[in-house]
Amino acid sequence: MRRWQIGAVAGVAVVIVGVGLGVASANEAVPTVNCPQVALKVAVPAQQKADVQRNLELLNTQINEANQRLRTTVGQGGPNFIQNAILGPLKDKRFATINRIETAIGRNAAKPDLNAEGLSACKLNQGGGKSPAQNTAVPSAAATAGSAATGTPTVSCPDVKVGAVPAQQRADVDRNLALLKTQIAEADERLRTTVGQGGPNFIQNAILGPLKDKRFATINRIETAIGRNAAKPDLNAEGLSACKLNQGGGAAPTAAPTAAPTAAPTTQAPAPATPAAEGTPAGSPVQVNGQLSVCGNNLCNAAGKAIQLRGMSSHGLQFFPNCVNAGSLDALRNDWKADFIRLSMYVQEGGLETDPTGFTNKVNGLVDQATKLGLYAIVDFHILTPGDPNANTALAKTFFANVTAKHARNNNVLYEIANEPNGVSWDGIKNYADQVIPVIRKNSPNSVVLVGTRGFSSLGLTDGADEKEILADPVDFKNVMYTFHFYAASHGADRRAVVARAAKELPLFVSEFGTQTFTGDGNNDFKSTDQWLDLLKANKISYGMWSLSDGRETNSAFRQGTCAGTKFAGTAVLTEAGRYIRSRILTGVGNPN
Ligand code: IDC
Repeated sequence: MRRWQIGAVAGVAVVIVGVGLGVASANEAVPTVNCPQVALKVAVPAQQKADVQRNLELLNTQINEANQRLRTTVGQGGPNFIQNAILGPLKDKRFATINRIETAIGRNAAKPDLNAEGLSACKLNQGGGKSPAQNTAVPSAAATAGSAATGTPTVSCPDVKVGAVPAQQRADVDRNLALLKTQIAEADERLRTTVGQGGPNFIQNAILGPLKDKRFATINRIETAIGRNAAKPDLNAEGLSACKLNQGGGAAPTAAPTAAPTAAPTTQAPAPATPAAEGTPAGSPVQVNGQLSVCGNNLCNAAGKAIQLRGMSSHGLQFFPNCVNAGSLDALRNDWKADFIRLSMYVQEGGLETDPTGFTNKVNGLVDQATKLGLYAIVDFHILTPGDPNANTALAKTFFANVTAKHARNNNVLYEIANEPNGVSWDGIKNYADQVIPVIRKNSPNSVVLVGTRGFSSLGLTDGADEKEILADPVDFKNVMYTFHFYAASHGADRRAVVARAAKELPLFVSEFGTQTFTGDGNNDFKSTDQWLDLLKANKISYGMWSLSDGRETNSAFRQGTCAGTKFAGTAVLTEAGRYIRSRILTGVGNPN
């Protein structure tokens, strides 16, 4: 079980410490912390390097912060002050960080055991002195395989220069520019991990050739994207797709800027609204149902009929950036016959807070793609850690102001303002909702808004509360639904009973559920999932499954490697969980085979 979940369920202890009064006298040595090295003796997959790097650096930040606290609290507290107020919290933070490193690597390779338990505790250098720093070098696959990294060739690709990009196409173009970089990183990684493999033409046939094809397609997609709203440019795909080898190795030149060169929408002036989709595909969920609203305790279509929407949640858009695209959404709509995609935009963990413009553009672009297909889109402000949404109110206001401005004329967007509040009271959640919903309503007065509930969207159950606290003090806006999340292998009959009861009094929306435990991993429990989905069907409660991704965890609907390709339809690309949910949506009966 992961630490963040234990902490969250049990309630995270907050250590409040006063500002240090004592200042060390010049000759009195202030102790410093002495933490063991976290040694990465495993290959870090290229896709996870940035994440692992960030967490390694965080270990040093934590050490520096602890030293700072040691300096500013000299003489404070009782005999156990340092242990309780500094070393203890440091241990917890390190434990969580080391766990995150394991999880990141585990997304694309075997999950390593880095000994988080053994390496999280730090000692004191009683006499002061320099703390040993954490080594932040991320070992490459070749280095860990024991082969000398020097001399491994790298690819050298020509720059792709893009001129003006129409605002509507920015997200798409940015995504493809970033993809050019990913392709280079992946080719370099393959060069490292295949040293000595194959015959004389191996590198050409197995690495440079496929890279050329991918670049060609990507550059073409950029031309096509720009051509949707402006004159189609000729970027010289043929000339720029082939790459050479830096025989002696060395850093590959960066292929392209990752951001399209036009001004990104600023937080002050939201992008102009995209015109409402004309020609929503006939028979599509949006064409059939139109603008949704909440009627009584149900979701209703434009004709006032209570309906149930069935769909999928993405995984973190930052974790699986290639899994939600025109191809996968087309499969979702036309092959699975699903009704919606939930766009899980994490706020922390490498999400929105690290690049507000980039993630806002990304979400806007994906909403546009869903719109073209006639799918509903749920814009999920995926807070998780910290669990109190009030910690992110300012970011939320800016984000929703932008996204609603861009899609003010759409009839297919639902806004989920807080994924899974935790460690916060219903009062706290309501306070946040009262500030964010008016921002949404300003541009998008009729959209349905989903409000996360206490205890990881458990209607409070995880915290020992239940739906009654919401009934006693509901959110005072129209067209609001409350979210409930379940993970079928963790949550069973007792929670189903509460949902059955609450559904009679509150409009509920299951914006996320899993067929496994709440870790998102482990064995699927399809029997329990059947019972849950039958209950939701009986009560016309909409649902979306976690997750449209191709990672190692059992929640991934696509098999590993699928998102790097272009084929998303059919069952061959699906995992057990993927086949189950596709079948359930398509036929009404889940089937993992
Ligand atoms: C999990 C992901 C996992 C990731 C973790 C933290 O599957 O790869 O490391 O989040 O970011 C939720 C959350 C959802 C969780 C999911 C499974 O909304 O973010 O995803 N889950 O643990 N609530 C209950 C379960």
